Amino acid sequence: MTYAISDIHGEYALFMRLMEHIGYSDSDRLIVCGDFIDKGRDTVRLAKTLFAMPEAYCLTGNHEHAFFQFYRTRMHSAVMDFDAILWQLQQYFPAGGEDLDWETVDRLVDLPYYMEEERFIGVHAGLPLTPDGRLKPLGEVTREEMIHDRRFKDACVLPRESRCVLFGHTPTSYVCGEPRILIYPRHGVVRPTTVADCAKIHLDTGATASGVLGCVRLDDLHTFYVRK
Ligand SMILES: [Mn+2]
Repeated sequence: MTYAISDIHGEYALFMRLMEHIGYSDSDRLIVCGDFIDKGRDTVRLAKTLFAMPEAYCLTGNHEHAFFQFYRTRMHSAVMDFDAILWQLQQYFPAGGEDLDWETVDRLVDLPYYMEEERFIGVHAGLPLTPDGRLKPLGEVTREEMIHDRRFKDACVLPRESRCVLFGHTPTSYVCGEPRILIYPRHGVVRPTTVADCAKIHLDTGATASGVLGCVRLDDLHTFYVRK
């Protein structure tokens, strides 16, 4: 089975409960649409856990991108003292959690900005549309558009495309008033049953503020939630 999730934001305990709730196993796949770091206190532990899951595909969100920019300025500093640089990078995250190591840093700064498969595209914030309502070709979309787009969440934005866009970035409560995953069927589909029937799926349940973390199973569009 393939699951999609977004904006876990360091909520390690909540994430582990969700994985237990869905009975996630190493033969399953998890698409993580960015922003798993910052806000919650257990960012590093969560990142290490995700990176150790054999079939978890983590994408860059604006928060991982901000860390990448911080990392780049440190690496371009005049003195290449790697112990001092690692210490500075560790200060980026709140004290009290697990310590950042170089292996985790290397993974964090080298995440893709999108993933695409036959049935879906994963991206953090969204993708711009062409005037005729199709997705702009991925090769022409900037990284900034992929991680910062706030228009894509609007209910009226429904790309005319054969693939579903999985995204997060803005809590769904800003759209529908409550923290639940929003599934948008494509034009002409009344009862969507798999990801292939959908134009887009908005995944961000705003876990840190709402206390609710959810994910969707792309095979049958079943949604799962845990709350603090
Ligand atoms: Mn974001």
